[in-house]
Amino acid sequence: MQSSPTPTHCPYCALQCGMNLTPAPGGGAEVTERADFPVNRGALCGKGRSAPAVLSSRVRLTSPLVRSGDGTLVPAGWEEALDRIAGALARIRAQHGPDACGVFGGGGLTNEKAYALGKFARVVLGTSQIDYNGRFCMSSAAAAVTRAFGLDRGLPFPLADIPRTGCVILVGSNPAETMPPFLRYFTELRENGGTLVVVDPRRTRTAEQADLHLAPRPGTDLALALGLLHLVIAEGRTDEAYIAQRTTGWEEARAAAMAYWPEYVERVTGVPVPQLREAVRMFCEPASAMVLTARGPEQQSKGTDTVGAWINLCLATGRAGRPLSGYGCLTGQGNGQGGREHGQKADQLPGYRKLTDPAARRHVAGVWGVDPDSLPGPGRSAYELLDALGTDIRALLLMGSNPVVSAPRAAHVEQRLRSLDFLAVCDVVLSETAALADVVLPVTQWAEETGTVTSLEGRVLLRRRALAPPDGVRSDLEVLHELAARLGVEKGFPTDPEEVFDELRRASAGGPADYSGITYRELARENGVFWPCPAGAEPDDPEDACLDVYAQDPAGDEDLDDPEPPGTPRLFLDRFATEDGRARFAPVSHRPGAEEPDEEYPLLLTTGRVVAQYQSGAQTRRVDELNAAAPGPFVELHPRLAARLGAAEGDLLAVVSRRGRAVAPARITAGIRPDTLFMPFHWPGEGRVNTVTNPALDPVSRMPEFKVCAVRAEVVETAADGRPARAGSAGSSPRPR
Ligand SMILES: Nc1nc2c(c(=O)[nH]1)N[C@H]1C(S)=C(S)[C@@H](COP(=O)(O)OP(=O)(O)OC[C@H]3O[C@@H](n4cnc5c(=O)[nH]c(N)nc54)[C@H](O)[C@@H]3O)O[C@H]1N2
Ligand SMILES: Nc1nc2c(c(=O)[nH]1)N[C@H]1C(S)=C(S)[C@@H](COP(=O)(O)OP(=O)(O)OC[C@H]3O[C@@H](n4cnc5c(=O)[nH]c(N)nc54)[C@H](O)[C@@H]3O)O[C@H]1N2
Ligand code: SF4
Ligand SMILES: [Mo]
Repeated sequence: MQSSPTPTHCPYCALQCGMNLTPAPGGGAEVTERADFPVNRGALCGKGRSAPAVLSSRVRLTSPLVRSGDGTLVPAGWEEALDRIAGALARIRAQHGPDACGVFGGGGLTNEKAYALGKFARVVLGTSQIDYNGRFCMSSAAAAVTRAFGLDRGLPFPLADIPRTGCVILVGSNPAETMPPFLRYFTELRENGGTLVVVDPRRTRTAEQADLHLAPRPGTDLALALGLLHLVIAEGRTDEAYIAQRTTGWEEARAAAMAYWPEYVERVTGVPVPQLREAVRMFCEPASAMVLTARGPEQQSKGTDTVGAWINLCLATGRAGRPLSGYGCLTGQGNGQGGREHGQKADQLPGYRKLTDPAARRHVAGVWGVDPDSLPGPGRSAYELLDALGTDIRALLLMGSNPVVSAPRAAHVEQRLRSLDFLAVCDVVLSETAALADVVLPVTQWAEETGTVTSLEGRVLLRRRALAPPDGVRSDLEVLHELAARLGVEKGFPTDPEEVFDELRRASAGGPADYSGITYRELARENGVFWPCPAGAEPDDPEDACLDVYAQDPAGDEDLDDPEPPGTPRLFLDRFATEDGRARFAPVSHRPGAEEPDEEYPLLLTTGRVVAQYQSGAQTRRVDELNAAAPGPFVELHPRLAARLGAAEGDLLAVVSRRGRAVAPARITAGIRPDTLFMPFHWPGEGRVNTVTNPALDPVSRMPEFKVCAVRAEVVETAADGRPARAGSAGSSPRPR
C-alpha cells in the first residue's frame, strides 16, 4: 500500500521550507512539493530536496559508541552508554562541583529539545556552564534589537511584506546561496517597482540582482551605516515627528553621525560617495523601506554596534514599527529563532526571560518545581565555554553542533575538547566532534520525530514525524530523560514532544517570547503561528487558542497570498516593547576590526557559505549530489591579487593567520575586492578555514569575528604540474603583473 505524504519542513535553514515527505517502499523517504506553504510555495533548494539521504542508515549512526581500552570507538548497548555518561557526570560534579560539567546545544534543535536541554543543565546538573552555537550566529543582532526595541524577534514582520515595501537594503546576506527560495521576494519587490540595495564585499549572485551593490571593505559596515545617516541628516531626510513621538536618544546618535563625512566614509569603507548618495536616495524616497542584515555585519567584534547603526538609520527616517517598514535580522539555523528563546543560552530562561531577573527565576522555578535559589546564574558564552574546556570545565555534553569545524580558532578548540576528562556527543552522524567523544549517542532526526521550530519570521511550525527511525537510535528527549533519571531526577523530562511543549508554554507564559497560546492542535491546522501568542481564556480550545487580536494587515484589505496567520505577524506598530514604548537610538561610533592588516598579514579574510553545503557539513558532506556540486573548500580572490601572488586558477593557496593556516585551491573572480580573500567554512582538515579565523568577541553579544581577520596568502602547489610553487606571499614579494 502506498503511504500518504506527511506535510513537514526542511531540516536545514531558518526559512523552514514546507515539503511533503513519503516513506519509500524500500526504506528512506521521498520529498515532494508542498505548494500550500506560503513561504516557499513548493520551491526547495538542493539541500532540502536531498535531505532524505541523511536518513539512510548507510551514512548515520545506529548504535551508541564508547571509547574502548585501546582508544578506539566501539559499538555498545544503550544501557552501558547511558550509564557511562551519567557516571562520569556524577563523578566529575562530585569532585569538582556542578560548574565542572558543561553543556553545548544547537540552534537546529527543536524548541522542545532546546527547552529540555536548558532545564537539564540547570535542574539536573545544576551548572551555569551552558551555551550553544547560536552565539556564533545571531547574537549581535539579538543584542542590538533588544537594546533598540526591547524584544528580539528576527523579523518583526512576515516575509510577505517584503515585496510590498519600497526599498530593501540587504546587508551581508547572500540568500542566493543561503536561502534560494527567499530570492523570489526580492524579484517580486523589483517587479512591484521597489529597489534592492546589497551591501557585500563580494559581487555575489544576490548582489547581481540588486539595483545598487555597495562593496565595502570587510568590517566597515558600521562606518558605512553612520555615513548614510550623516547624509540623511545633511540632506534633511530625517522624520522629525516620528523621532519625537516614537524614539529616545536621537541627540547623541545624531551627534555621533555628524563626524562621518561622506569623503571620510569613502576612505574607510571603499564605497564611492556617489554610491552612498544613491543608497540614501533609494532608501528615503519611497513611502516605506526596510533594512535586513545577516551574518556579514553581525559576525564582527563590533557586530552589536554595527546592527545598532543600521537600526539608527531606520529610526531616523521613521522606518521601524510602521507598516511595510522596519529592521530585521535574517536568522540562519532551522530553529535559530526558537533556539534562542527557551533557555539553552548562557544567560536565559524559557520565554526569552533573563536568568538574572528574580521574577523570571521565580516563575520558571515554579513551573519546574524547584527552589528559585537552586537555579545557577549566567554562564560563559559559546567560545569562552569551549576555551575553558579542560580547565575548570572537565566534562561536556554536546547536542546539535560540530565545533571542531565551525568554531573560531578551531585547532585550539579541538585541542580543548581533547583535553576534557569526559566528552559525550549526541548526533545523527559521526561528526568530527563526535569522533573525539568518550561516548556517542545516535539520535533520531527531523523526519522521524515530531517537534516545533520557529522560523526566521517568528512563525512557530510543527514538524511532524513522517517515518519510523531505524533500529538502535533514540530521540534527544529520551536521552535527557534517561540521563536525568540516572542522576536522580525521575520526573520532569518527558519523552513525548507535545508534553514538553505544553510545559514550555507554561514556562514561557508572560515572557517576551510567549508561546502559551500555541497548541499542537492549532499548529497542525495552521501554516504556523507567529509569537507572541499569549493564551486566551481557554488555551486548548482551537477556536480560541491564540487570540488573533494583534494580527493586522498593514495594507488594509489587500489580497495576501498568505492569509493572515494567527498570532502576531507584525510587532511594534503601536509601541515598541521597551518600558516607555519608544525605540532607543544607539550612540555608536566606528572602530576597526580586532585585527587589521599589517606587513606580515597584509590581506583581509572573510568567510561564509555555498549553496550545496550546510554549516560544518556534518550532514551535507554525506550526500553524493551535494558533494558533486560543492566538493571542497576554495579561496576566492581577485585577478589582480592572484597576479601579485603568482597564482593561477586551481593552484593550492595557503592562507595563514596568527592562529594557523588553511590550504585550498584558488578560485579567481573579479567579483571580490582585491584586498580580500573569501573561504567557505564547511570542511574539516587542511581546508578548514576556522583554523585561521579570529575568536575576538563582541563585548556585548560575545559573538566571534568570523567575518574579518588579517592573513597572508602564498601558493604552495601549482595546478598545472602539481609541483610546489616558489611564489612568495602577497605583500612580501609582489610578482610582476
Ligand atoms: N547553503 C547554506 N545555507 C545556509 C547555511 C549554510 O551553511 N549553507 N547556514 C544557515 C545559517 S545558520 C546561517 S547563519 C545563514 C547565513 O546566511 P548569510 O548571512 O547569507 O551567509 P554568509 O555566507 O555567512 O554571509 C553572507 C555574506 O556576507 C558577506 N560578508 C563578509 N564579510 C562582510 C562584511 O564585513 N560586511 C558585509 N556587509 N558583508 C560581509 C559575505 O561575502 C557573504 O556573501 O545561512 C543559512 N543557510
Ligand atoms: N568561519 C565561519 N565559521 C562559522 C560561520 C561563518 O560564517 N564563518 N558561521 C557560524 C554560524 S552562523 C553557525 S550557525 C555555526 C554552525 O555550525 P555548527 O554548530 O557546527 O552547525 P552544524 O554543522 O549544523 O552542526 C549540527 C550538528 O548536529 C547534528 N544534528 C542535526 N540535527 C540534530 C538533532 O536533532 N539532534 C542532535 N543531537 N544532533 C543533530 C548534525 O549532524 C551536526 O553534526 O557555524 C559558525 N561558524
Ligand atoms: S532554503 Fe533552507 S529550508 Fe528551504 S530547502 Fe533550502 S535548506 Fe531547506
Ligand atoms: Mo548560523
